[in-house]
Amino acid sequence: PMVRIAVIGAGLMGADHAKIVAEEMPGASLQVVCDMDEVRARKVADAHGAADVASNPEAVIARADVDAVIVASPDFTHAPLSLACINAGKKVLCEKPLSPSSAECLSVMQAEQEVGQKFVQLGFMRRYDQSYVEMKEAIETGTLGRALMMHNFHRNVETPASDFTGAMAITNSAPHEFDVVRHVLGTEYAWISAFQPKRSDRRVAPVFMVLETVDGQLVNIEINNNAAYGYDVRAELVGEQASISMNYVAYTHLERSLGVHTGYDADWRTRYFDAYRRQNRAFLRFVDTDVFPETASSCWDGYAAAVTAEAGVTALASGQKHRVAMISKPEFYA
Ligand code: ISE
Repeated sequence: PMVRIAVIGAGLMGADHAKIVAEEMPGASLQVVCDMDEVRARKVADAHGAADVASNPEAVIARADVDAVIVASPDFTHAPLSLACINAGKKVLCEKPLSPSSAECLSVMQAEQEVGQKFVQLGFMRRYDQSYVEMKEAIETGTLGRALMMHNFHRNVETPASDFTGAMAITNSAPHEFDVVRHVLGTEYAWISAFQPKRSDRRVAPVFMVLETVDGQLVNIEINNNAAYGYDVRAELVGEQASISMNYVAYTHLERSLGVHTGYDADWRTRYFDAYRRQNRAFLRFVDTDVFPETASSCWDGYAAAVTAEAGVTALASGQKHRVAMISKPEFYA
């Protein structure tokens, strides 16, 4: 039987997930598209042939004709809706972050542990991007020797909303790096510091962070939400024996007028096209088999990203290096 999926949130990411469910997840069907704005829900539902539309997410999660849920509504709704899915006994692929608050992440972890089963897969899709997969392999096969440092750049053309802040660069954008770097290195962070250069205008300036892992490795992350020229993510992992860098991803380059031109993606949906599809198919297997995908982010990983972000926000405000203080990992997430 088909796995009937509800997509909650019909914004940029909700629309993308609805499309992936409808066209590229064999074994899944798009049952409901839910959005506070029913007109917006209807548009996405019609574009991808959903069976129904709705505007109340809790009611959608409870429906008997919904087997699994994808949450792509605003950040502050992620944890409450994940909790509703756990209580309804339905698997959920929840967009990142699990919550901007680590305390709220703990309450979702608590709920999963009480039920004694994992229900929440987090949408940290970079774990499924082939460049990070190969970096992780380079460590695991011993090719790199001991990993020493990882350099990361994360640039967007411009901030999505005019009220985007430096703190949001840390709580909304940087969690991708926080998650994928600790996944690749297989460690946790101990300290974080954060700095911002001055811009000439009122736009959010880049945030530059330095993290130290508990194993004594260094990680730097530049988040530039107003890079102007394109969506550009780079990383280099430096080991004692070798170094591995992400390649620029492009199918063509154009040669004309005594020059070479290669285009940038406008945003993450194209750069991570394959990663989203791998991630969503892994979610479908999770729904089918009850086995949590080996590569995916769990609530524990969501908690780790949230604690790191909170420490980063404090570090940025104080100008001081700040401890990343996590609870010890519950056996349940081992
Ligand atoms: C956004 O929320 C994302 O998830 C994108 O992947 C990221 O590039 C962007 O900076 C974030 O704000």
